[in-house]
Amino acid sequence: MTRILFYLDEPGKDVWRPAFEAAMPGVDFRDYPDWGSPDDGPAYAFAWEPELGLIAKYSNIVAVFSLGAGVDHITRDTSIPTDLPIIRMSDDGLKEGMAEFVLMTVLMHHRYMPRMMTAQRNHKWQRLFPKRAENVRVGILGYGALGIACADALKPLGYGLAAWSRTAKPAESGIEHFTGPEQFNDFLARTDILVGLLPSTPETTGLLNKDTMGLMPKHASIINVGRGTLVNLDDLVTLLDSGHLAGATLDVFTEEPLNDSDPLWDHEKINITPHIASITRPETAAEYVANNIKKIETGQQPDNVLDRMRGY
Ligand code: NDP
Ligand code: OXD
Repeated sequence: MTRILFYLDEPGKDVWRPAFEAAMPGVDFRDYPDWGSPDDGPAYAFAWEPELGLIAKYSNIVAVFSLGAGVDHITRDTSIPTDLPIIRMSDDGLKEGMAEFVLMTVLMHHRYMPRMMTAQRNHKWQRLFPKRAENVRVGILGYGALGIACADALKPLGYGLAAWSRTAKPAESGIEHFTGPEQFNDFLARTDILVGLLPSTPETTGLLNKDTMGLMPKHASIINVGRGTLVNLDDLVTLLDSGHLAGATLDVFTEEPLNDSDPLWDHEKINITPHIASITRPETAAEYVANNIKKIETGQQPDNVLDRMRGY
């Protein structure tokens, strides 16, 4: 019988047990703190932000499934053995959710929706005239599972699309590819609406700062849905206040939840959402975990194992 040790410290988590029971009939699903003893036999952890030290204490864990695509909420715990596989979430539900959110926010920035909403609050009949989509250059930082899903959703609208990644991608119609630090500035210089979809690693931390965002065209916008570590927020505010950048949508922050007294909440050019660009959906995620466990138990390589050298 497969044993799942579940850790999620959020309301509404009761939806997970039935999803796992449907995807893995007979599963022994244990919600923390009911994890039993490390001597109970092999188990898989399925967790979001597990307590520090907890995973290492359960020496019967054979792999840790991240409830999210990012794994920084697990790797922050340095007591986890470095040879324990950590598996990133990459199910269809997560891709669909991110594509919806990015499509919505790109359209909002393209169609000046934040300014329209401010005008409404001020009873102002303010007519603004957006460019045709083909004249708006959208750039996606990170062309992995989620970046690709977002590009696929944006393509039919006709935007000038580009993506930046660490390794080169094969040529593809409808999207221009940029690779590595040497092509980063060119990517920024051609991007009117930037979508941040990078994992948090030492290489991606602080990539968007005064100097780099300053290379973007005047009135460019930033949408950050990857990790908060990507953007230097003081620099972002400076560039918004100077009028160089037009607006920003921020879904992720270095400290979450964002402190309720943080001045970012009231910045008229910033839209804030609480890390909900895409949420992991129980049905598709439980299926994804079940398929990956099947692979492990039949001696195959599971999908999306964290590469600790790359950091994602
Ligand atoms: P993937 O691992 O599939 O893709 C990551 C992409 O980032 C790849 O294209 C990779 O390049 C690129 N990348 C990584 N490091 C660098 C670097 N140093 N320079 C250039 N490119 C780099 O991840 P996902 O698409 O599944 O998820 C991306 C991130 O989105 C997650 O790590 C998570 O932080 C965030 N996320 C946020 C959510 C939210 O609700 N806000 C929900 C889910 C995820 P290459 O292709 O060459 O490997
Ligand atoms: C994440 C997620 O990694 O929610 O942020 O999947």
